[in-house]
Amino acid sequence: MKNVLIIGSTGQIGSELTMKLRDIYNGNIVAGYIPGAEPKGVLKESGPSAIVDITNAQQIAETVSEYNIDTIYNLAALLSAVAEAKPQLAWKIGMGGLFNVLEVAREKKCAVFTPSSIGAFGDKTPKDKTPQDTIRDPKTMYGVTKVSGELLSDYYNIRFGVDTRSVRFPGLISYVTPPGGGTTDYAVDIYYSAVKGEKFECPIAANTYMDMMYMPDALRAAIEIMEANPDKLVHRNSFNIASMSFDPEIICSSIKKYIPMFQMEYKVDPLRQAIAESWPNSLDDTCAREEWGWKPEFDLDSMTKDMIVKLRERFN
Ligand code: AKB
Repeated sequence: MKNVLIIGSTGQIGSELTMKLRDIYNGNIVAGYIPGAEPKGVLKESGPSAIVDITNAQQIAETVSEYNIDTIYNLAALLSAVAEAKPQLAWKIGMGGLFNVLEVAREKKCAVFTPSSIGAFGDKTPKDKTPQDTIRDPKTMYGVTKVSGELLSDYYNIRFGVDTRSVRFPGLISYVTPPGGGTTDYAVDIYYSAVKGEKFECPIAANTYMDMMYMPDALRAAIEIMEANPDKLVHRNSFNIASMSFDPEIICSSIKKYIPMFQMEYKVDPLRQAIAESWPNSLDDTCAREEWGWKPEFDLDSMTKDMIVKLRERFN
């Protein structure tokens, strides 16, 4: 029996993670949301929901008490490109919000999952097979909140014994809820264009490699890290995880295997391109594999096949 609060339950990760947690666990799996982003359809009907604004510590504490929550998934964040446009808000949500969550977790003895990102790395980080423990020198507000969040989460673990855990997510690709305002979003948008028979305008330049992951693997990672035996964890905040790395040409070729007429042209967005160039090409996820058995199931071609089948079911 597990009682879980998902803060940001209607976002790209939350909408799918909430449903998966409800499939797995018997207890209260509470969909936390902010007004204007209410749960709908099956997400609304399949379990309890509550208004939980991460910037409101009292709302978090009341929901944790009401549902006897033992685990909090803290998924509220602005993605990288939006965070550059609204750095103050990104800090307020990313750091102020995390502080609220950690304080409630300390008082009420909850475990906490807060995703980090490949955005935690920067220009001085080794680009290829980026090690688990290395330089974290992001130059974006998104990255600054991710590194600070990793440090603060480890602090709460060491100082107060709060069970904080995290993974550094790559770009996440899903056919369910689209991302909004990320640098890796092109790798989702490209599938929508391909299935709709549209030419895709790619905002990221050829030869720009980033780590990506199919959502089913990302959801498994978020659940498995929280279920891992704590005695085996040398690291906590945050683990490199990886499954595939590609540039726009490679994902375009993968789509063309299934949709030969698909066309792509480049219309590079300077902001997203600069962010992408500051991030690693690929991560080394050896520590996650060794400490809690992480193993991805999807590679680029199996993801492409599934994305196209699922999006065709929706659009055709
Ligand atoms: C983004 O592009 O901002 C995110 C991320 C890699 O953290 N998808």
